[in-house]
Amino acid sequence: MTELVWKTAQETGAHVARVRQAFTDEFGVEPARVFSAPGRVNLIGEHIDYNGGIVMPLALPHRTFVAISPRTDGVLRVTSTQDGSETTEIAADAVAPGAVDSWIAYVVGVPWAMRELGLLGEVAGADIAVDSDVPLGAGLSSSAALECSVALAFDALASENDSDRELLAATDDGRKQLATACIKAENDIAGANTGGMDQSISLRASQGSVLTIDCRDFATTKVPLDLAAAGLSLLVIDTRAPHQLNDGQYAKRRAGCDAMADAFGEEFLSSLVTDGTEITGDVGGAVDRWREIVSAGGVEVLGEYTVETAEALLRHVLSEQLRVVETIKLFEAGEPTASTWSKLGELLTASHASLRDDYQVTCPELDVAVDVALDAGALGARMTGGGFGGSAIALVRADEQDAVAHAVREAFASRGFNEPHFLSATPEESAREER
Ligand code: GAF
Repeated sequence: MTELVWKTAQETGAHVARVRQAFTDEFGVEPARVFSAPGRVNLIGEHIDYNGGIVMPLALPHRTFVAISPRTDGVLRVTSTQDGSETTEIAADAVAPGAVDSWIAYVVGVPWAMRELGLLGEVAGADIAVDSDVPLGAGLSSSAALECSVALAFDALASENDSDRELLAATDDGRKQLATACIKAENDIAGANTGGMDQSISLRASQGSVLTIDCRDFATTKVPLDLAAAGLSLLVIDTRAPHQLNDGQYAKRRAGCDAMADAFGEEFLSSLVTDGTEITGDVGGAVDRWREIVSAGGVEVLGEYTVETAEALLRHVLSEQLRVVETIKLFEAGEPTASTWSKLGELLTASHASLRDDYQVTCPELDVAVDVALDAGALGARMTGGGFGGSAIALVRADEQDAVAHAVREAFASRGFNEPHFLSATPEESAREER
């Protein structure tokens, strides 16, 4: 049988040594400090962060590392171990919306946003080397991992220079502020109008737990997740189908949702069915209200959606929010049992169907990965992240993980898809300094 390609996270010490070496090779001196931040998978709650919903991500063992030394001339120099990447140099005060058009926007946008939000004084400049084992373009949040490791680095350098400045990374509230800066960097400098789940989990994750994040105010709670104890595993299938969030499809859906929320007179669509974890309405009732608003002539502009096609967006957002609340209640009910896991599996699979049929953000590779994983015995499976490519997750019995992966690999080969890569997700730590 052909070998599967597993993308296992590197051991931390080796990874720190690698990024330090990359820094020294490029800049000729040892870096002052090293920071890292994780990628993520989202267990459930997809495309609802920007609708004020609750999401349930976990941080991956795979991390992005940055080695950094301060400069005093206001210049940012950035290098990466990625093949073909060249060192880029930019004056910190030249960073502005629309001014940076490569991946370094995710680096240099962060001190810019921290300064805009009053979290940093002047950006004195820095040399930065980046090395990551978060698979790129896999929908596993490599961009947020990069932003968050950079945010921690600038936070630390600022506090080193000013003994009165509190280290934001030292508290969860401070980390929430850093996450806000990373979101701003991604929205304003990298030009991706994403919702904030990825930065929040990368900076605020807790080892051994999924984090519920109420995206109305980014309040979090930890939900312990010990799949190994239940003989289970969360298999991540990186479909390696082309994936991009800033190609307009994501923005189109977000604009449609925002326009609908306006028409309802709500800040967030999620408020139509829930107030936090309290259920206050149902999907059918909200759809009826929508039709009333439409027939009363209350809607003119819905981005690229018509009043009819927008109904499918509404169905996904609201049903997904209700699935998340059900998931939270499953875990609140006490020690998980076999029935907890099979219900969780059903919720994951229902989430995928909604993302495929109503929100329309899947692709053939994601649908095949999910269908084949289910046929091969997974308890549930769904795409994770933004979609249009990227990764799927499958909740599997640990001793069946390889068989499920082989089934997916073979199905991909027979359809001429790219060879999928696999990882196993366990909930790991948030962004941190490496010593
Ligand atoms: C991407 C975005 F960055 C997140 O904010 C979120 O909207 C996700 O897609 C979909 O749930 O990861």
